[in-house]
Amino acid sequence: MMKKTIQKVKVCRICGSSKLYPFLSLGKMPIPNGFIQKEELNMAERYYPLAVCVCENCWLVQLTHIVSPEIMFRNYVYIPSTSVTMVDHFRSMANAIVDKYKLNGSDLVVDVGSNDGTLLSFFKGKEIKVLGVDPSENLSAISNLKGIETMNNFFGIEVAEKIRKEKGKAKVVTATNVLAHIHDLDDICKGVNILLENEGLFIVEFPYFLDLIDKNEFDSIYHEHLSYFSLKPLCYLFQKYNLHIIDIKKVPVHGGSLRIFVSNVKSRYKPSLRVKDFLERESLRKLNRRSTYNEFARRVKAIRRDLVSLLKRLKLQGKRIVGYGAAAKGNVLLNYCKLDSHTIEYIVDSIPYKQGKFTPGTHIPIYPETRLENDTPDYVLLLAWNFADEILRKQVKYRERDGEFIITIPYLRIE
Ligand code: JHZ
Repeated sequence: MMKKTIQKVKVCRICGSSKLYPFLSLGKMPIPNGFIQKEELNMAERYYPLAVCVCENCWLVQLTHIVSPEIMFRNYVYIPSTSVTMVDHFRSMANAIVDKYKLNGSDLVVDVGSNDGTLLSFFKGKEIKVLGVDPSENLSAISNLKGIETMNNFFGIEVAEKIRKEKGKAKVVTATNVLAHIHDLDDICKGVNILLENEGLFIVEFPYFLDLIDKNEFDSIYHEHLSYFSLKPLCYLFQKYNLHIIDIKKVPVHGGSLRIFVSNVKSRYKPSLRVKDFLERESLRKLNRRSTYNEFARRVKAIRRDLVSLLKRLKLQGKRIVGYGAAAKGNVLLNYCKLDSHTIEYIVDSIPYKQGKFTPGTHIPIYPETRLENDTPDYVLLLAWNFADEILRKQVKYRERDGEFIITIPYLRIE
């Protein structure tokens, strides 16, 4: 475990190369889920550098500095289950896995970074044995209360050994939106090898880097996300541990994600042709050229310039603007564009933990979504752009009152 609160990355976490090419800095900002209480508004916040580089050996995109996970994950405010889209997503993911791999009551599914147990609840609903592992004290407690047994810890070799001893081997280990948060990926792979049955599957979901650059999703870059995965570096990682990707499914959540199915090379599973197709697509996209990354960085700066000038113009016209969704990514956008409560009056958000608090760095107050029922600001800046469909559907009344949404990603527009 890291001792210092921040560390500069000197070598690639997958291949160990020191050929790290920095291509975009979003400046210094507080951690994006570091919401603050009213009493803390006058206290100094800790600012950490937020910048990305790419390894010119295995082409893993990664942060240049990492903040200690103890600071970011012990008390965690992100709960996907407040979104209908995410609950539906996890339900269909669990159903698809149970059907495809014919899981039954004697099989164990372990979820790494299990949050409040939503994904596992759908396996449990089918009488399959489940166990969650999550470092967040508050979320593990919620999950245990719901009857989803959860170990409050970071997953790795030690935890895997403990689970194997107490519960036996797992048929499936899932990890959704968590691999990017982990520095020691070797420890994860070794843990997976200890825990998985010979014919078991490691099923991982992560926002896909190709979507990130193609759709300008730069605000998904933040301190929690240490890595931005494409397939090539992941193949490199897995082959070190006799693991390989046997199948891939593109899933629409979080701006475009991949679900990959990983097994031991000695298992009966063989890689599908889709794996080759995805790798070919990545090489056509020239992910192994500096120019690809430099162009992305130029587009990010242009989005900031255009958004800031639009909001300035609207404010000069006396328009009222609020925000929707105090997402971690929203806090990146607000801090990068230096938008505080002079520009964005308040933000509405569905997560109770965030309501009544203020955004890190920019100190914008957060209210429940119901606030928009009695108020009609001229514009709502959609900070949780990945839920555009769900939120615009929900806010049909605000739009009927002539309210408009400003959406930044993949390109700046008003709807
Ligand atoms: P949302 C999370 O990032 C966290 P964030 C994490 N670090 C990760 O890896 C990525 O996802 C992939 C609110 N909301 O999910 C709830 C409404 O108010 O984009 C959330 O605060 N009304 C693990 O934090 C925020 O928006 C709604 O109807 O960027 C969305 O945050 C809906 C649907 C959401 O995650």
